[in-house]
Amino acid sequence: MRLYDTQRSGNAWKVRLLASFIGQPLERRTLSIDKGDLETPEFRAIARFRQVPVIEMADGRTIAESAAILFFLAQGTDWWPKDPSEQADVLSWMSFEQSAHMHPLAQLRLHRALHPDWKVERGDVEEWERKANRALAVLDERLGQVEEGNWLATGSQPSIADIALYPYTRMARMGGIELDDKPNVLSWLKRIESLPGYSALFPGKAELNESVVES
Ligand SMILES: N[C@@H](CCC(=O)N[C@@H](CS)C(=O)NCC(=O)O)C(=O)O
Repeated sequence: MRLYDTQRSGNAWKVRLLASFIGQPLERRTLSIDKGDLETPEFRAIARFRQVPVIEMADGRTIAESAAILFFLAQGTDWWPKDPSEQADVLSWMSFEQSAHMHPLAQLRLHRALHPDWKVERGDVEEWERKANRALAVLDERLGQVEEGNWLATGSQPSIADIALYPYTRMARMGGIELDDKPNVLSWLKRIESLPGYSALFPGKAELNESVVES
C-alpha cells in the first residue's frame, strides 16, 4: 500500500501513526506542495480532492481524506471499536477534529512557523486563535472527564479518534498556542507517545515534531 504525503503534513502523520501502531507497511511517496506536485494531472488522477493524504492499493483503488483512511486501516483492529455507540462516539470526535480543531491549528502553524512570509489578515489570525483555543479547551475538558488513563471515546483502549486529534494538538505550539494550561491534553499526548509503535513526524526523531527543518 502506498501513501502520498508531504514531509510535514499533520493529516498524513495520522495515517503513518496508525500504520505504525498496527504494523501496516506503507510505501511513502512524499510530495512537495511548494514545487506544485499536488497540481499535476498524475496526482489529480489519484487524489480527487488534490490534497494529501491519499492511499493507493495494489489494485489501483485509492482513498482520500485522513478520516476515511484511518477508518479503512483500522477495520479488524482494536483501534476501531465493535460497539456501535462507541463507533459513533469515535466518529463524533473525528468530525469535531475536521470541523473545529484541525483547520485553525493548521493555519496558525503555517502562518507562524512554516510560511511566515505568506500574507494573512490580522482578523483571520485572531479568529484562528480563538477557534484553536476553544477546540483545545473542549479536548482538555473531555480528557479531564474520562477515567484516569482512559482515552477520548473508547475507555481503556485507544481508538482512531485519539490518532485523529493527536498531530495538530501536538504541533499547536508551532502556531503560538500554548498547552501549559491544558494538563489533561499534555498527559494524553505523552500517553500516545509512549504506546508501542509510536512514530514521530520525522521517524525516529521525536525532537523534530515541532521543528520547521526539512528532515
Ligand atoms: N480534510 C483533509 C485535509 C487534508 C489537508 O489539508 N491536506 C493538506 C496537507 S496537511 C494539503 O494537501 N494541502 C495542500 C493543498 O490544499 O493544496 C484530511 O483530513 O485529509
